[in-house]
Amino acid sequence: LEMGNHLRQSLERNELEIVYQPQVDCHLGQIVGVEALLRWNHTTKGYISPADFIPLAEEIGTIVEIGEWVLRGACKQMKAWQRETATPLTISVNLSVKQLNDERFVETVSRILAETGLEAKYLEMEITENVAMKDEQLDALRCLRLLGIAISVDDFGTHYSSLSYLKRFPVTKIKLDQSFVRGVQTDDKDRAMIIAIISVATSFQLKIIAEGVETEEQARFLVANGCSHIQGFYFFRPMNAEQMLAAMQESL
Ligand code: G
Ligand code: G
Ligand code: NA
Repeated sequence: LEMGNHLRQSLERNELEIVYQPQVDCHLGQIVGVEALLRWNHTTKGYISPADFIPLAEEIGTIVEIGEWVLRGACKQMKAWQRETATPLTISVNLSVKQLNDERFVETVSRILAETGLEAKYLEMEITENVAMKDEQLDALRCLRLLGIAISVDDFGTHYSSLSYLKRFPVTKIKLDQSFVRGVQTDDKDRAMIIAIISVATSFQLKIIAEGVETEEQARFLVANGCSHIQGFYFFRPMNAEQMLAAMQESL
């Protein structure tokens, strides 16, 4: 309860921060995108992971306000980077399914794009598989697609029946979950799973990116099997905006 009250005040107290993790195209040898990751710098508890406070934010409804704050901040930041670097990158922002329940959501997103001047084609939204998604939520995702925003399925392969998900949902990209990547050197089943998921992406004409890549062996295996877009500590850890600009300027 106390945590919930504190979370409600986190925005006005300036306790929320966004860090950025580069996404690399191994064929180009360049950064091609950036994921925005939320951090809560709690006054007494220190940094708290979104994995630990997003469920609470969803429960108490603050997720709508927090989600809007992250989206605006990330779009504004990407527009600023685009002014400073010649090659435009994409920005991925995580979305809670609960944000799609807000009937003004699509309108809010378009307003943020207009306000920040970021073109929709440079924005991607990441959403975790959820079979229980309602028709209205699917409609909201379709509207985002119509605006020109890309939709990526996060943690692909770890939740519900992924294939029927792809048939129903207006997605453009799959994010290969880090649990499979972790097993590249040790687990035949994880390797088989990765190959199967890459094949699914190809069949459905979807883009694919692997997350949680920590070693050269993992990166080599992914690239050799057709997944050249990679996000993970092997290349870059999440970093602040200033460090991100330096990484971009070095990469492009
Ligand atoms: O960065 P970290 O590994 O701590 O993130 C943990 C989880 O929190 C990840 O699954 C990530 O997708 C999710 N997450 C990070 N930032 C946001 C955000 O702004 N909104 C939502 N809904 N989830 C986020
Ligand atoms: O599921 P999602 O893509 O949102 O997860 C992103 C989270 O994964 C971030 O919190 C980020 O800090 C974390 N992450 C990113 N790269 C790596 C990695 O190489 N190894 C591990 N263990 N975590 C990573
Ligand atoms: Na994500």
